[in-house]
Amino acid sequence: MPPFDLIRAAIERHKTFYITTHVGPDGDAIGSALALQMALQNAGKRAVYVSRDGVPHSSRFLAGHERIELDVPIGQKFDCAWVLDCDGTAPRVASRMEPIELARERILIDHHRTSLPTFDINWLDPNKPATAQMIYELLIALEMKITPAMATALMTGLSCDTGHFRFPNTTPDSLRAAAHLIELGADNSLVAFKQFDERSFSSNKLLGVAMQKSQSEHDGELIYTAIAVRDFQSIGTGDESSENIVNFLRNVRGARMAICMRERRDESGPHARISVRSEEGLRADLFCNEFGGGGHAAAAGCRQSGEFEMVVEKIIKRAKQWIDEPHPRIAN
Ligand SMILES: [Mn+2]
Repeated sequence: MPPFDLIRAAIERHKTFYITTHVGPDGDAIGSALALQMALQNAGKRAVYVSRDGVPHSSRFLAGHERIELDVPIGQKFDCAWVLDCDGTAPRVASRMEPIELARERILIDHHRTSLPTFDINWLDPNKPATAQMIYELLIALEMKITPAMATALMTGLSCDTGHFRFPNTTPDSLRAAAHLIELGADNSLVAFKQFDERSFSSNKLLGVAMQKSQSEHDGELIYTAIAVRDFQSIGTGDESSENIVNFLRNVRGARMAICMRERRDESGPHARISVRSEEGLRADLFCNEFGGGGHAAAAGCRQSGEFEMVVEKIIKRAKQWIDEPHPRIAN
């Protein structure tokens, strides 16, 4: 049973709330956090949502996104801290740890398989398709009003993590939640367009380069692309334009695993950002765990330091072995 009563008591007991999510937040992280923030504010509480990585374009249509903070003053204390759609560990959390550690009570709500119950109140359920599904169920259980703006935020979370209700994690419950959210005023078609179809002109051009450079390996079961800094420079864009490219690789007929690698050079030295999509049985999450990352069985990511050509070679060599190895099945 989800800890609804504990969460209800925490909301009643506390006045100030800190909310954050995972680094590089997606529509699920942002939609969940914005809906929760609005629910707490509508209940007369003070709630701050911090995301040091800002907000991607695909979520900038959501009401309240412009009030997401990059940080709070050093030493500022909150009664209660929430971490959503994230395991709550320092490398994964999109904020400094201090506001979380200083809080009198900490709540973790997540659907990632690798999360552990390390907070005061933990609601971890890897069978939920999205954290937004959990926030929706929480608001219903606590009889908190869901406004049209909150409904659109929650729909964004559901849409993001289910591929707008196309991925195998789409459940009857998520479709029922979606139907209810539309009744409550969610703008379903705007959400689908913003999350999956709209691209900037430069990200469209980058997609062209990435597809042109894509490689097929292992009898077409592995499709990958590697986007170098000079590719980004030739278009005059950055990594924010590489969103979703990996899904185009995954769509190739016969592909079982797709990898999109992007070269980055910044203060932390040369490294690569890596997105992986795979058949669920190929456990993209465990593949990325090997390289210090994580995610879901069919969609995961990681980061690797080092010169780009070396990283690409290392990742692809391992991926080719990975496709032929047995992997733990997902327990249900
Ligand atoms: Mn999620």
